[in-house]
Amino acid sequence: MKAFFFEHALLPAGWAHEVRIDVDDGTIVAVQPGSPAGGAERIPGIALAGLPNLHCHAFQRAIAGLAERRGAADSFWSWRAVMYGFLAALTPDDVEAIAAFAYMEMLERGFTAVGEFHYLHHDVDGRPFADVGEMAARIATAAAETGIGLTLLPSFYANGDFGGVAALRGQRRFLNDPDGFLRLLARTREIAASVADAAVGIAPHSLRAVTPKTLRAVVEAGSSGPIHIHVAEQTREVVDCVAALGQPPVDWLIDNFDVGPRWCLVHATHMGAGEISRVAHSGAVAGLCPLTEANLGDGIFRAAEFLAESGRFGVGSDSNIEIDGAAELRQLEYSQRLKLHARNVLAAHEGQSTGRRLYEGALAGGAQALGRGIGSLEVGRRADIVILAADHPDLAGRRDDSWLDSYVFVAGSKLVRTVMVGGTIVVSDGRHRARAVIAERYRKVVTRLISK
Ligand code: NGQ
Ligand code: ZN
Repeated sequence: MKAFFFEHALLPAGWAHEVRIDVDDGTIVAVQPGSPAGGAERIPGIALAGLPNLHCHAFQRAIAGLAERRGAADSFWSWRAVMYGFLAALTPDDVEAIAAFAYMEMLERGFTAVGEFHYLHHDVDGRPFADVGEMAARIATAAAETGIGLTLLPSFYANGDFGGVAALRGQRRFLNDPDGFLRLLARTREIAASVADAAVGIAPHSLRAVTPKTLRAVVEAGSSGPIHIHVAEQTREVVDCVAALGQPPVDWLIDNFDVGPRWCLVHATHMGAGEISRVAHSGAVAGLCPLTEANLGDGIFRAAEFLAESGRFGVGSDSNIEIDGAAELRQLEYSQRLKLHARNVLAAHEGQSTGRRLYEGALAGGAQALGRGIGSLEVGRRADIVILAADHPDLAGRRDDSWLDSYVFVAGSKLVRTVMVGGTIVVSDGRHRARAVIAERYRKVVTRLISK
């Protein structure tokens, strides 16, 4: 049993002060606002449930910034070629070192859980490792080393494009047939069982990487847990999907699968009005990655319309071009402002704080998409808590919701002072407890990989 005492905390019912939270085995067992500290450990600042990061490809952190020089015809697809060139040589040790660094940064910047959409399964020559779960195990080790909450989403990847076309050479490390994928999924479940409170879902990569038949096989096999899929991120994908399947991707998915609360539709950037409302009413989560979507030139998610229909959303750091929970929320709102020439677009009603609306929306949607009991400071949830520095000059004179507005729009992650996951403090004074070791190992690994 542990007990913590917070000066301020955002609870499901709203702001509370002098809050004692009791934790047993990582889970919140009591929340008492207006309570004396007693023997509880006092943690100064503003306590928030940690943000879930619902979409991540950890290894991509190592090439952040290396595809920002103009080429002949830059696009999402040319970026992907750079990314494939980098991943071709990665060893399990490399992946573990890079993932640990990315997860450590997440913890220092407001995220307490990650959904690893994991597709780098095989050895450099495309052959499975002796343990098909070798790479998944490295992700699990990196998560355990940093303390971040983990949802492992092994990706099913079989084809290079619509129509069942063969995969590219650069995709050979990703590939499985449905039977191979089921073996990987079973092994991933064993691996995840060794990490505190980890969850496992499935991630058919995209409609480009599967056929209707193999998609059905893996969705039926993944009988429980979240189902994540990249969808409608690029306009070319929408055009190709109409040509191959006769419908745009989101309509096709909803007509052919029981898309509901277990599903996370990653990006869902290019949807028609009908698709927006169908996703909203399905209860699925839109997995938005605003910084990556901006970096890759994907387009702008139609968030105002989606939220007006009570659509659920969460945020992900995807390519890890920048790891920062508050910055994802800010970019989400700013993209709407730039498009619609308006302000406070995503707040639901007059008087509502945009920061609070975005933060609470992403907590709920992120927790749902990651299939774990997180995202809220209440009994029965994990004690995953981010504590902001209330004495920072950017928060001077602010209180309650305006703390959140200033966190999201002004100060960002430099306010993050203390972070606990499952009741264990992993970040103090803004620094992860293993920063020196993890950062040095990362620096060595990336220097070697990039100078190759
Ligand atoms: C990925 N990333 O799997 O890492 C993809 C690129 C693809 C994003 N879609 C590869 N942002 O979609 O084919
Ligand atoms: Zn992705």
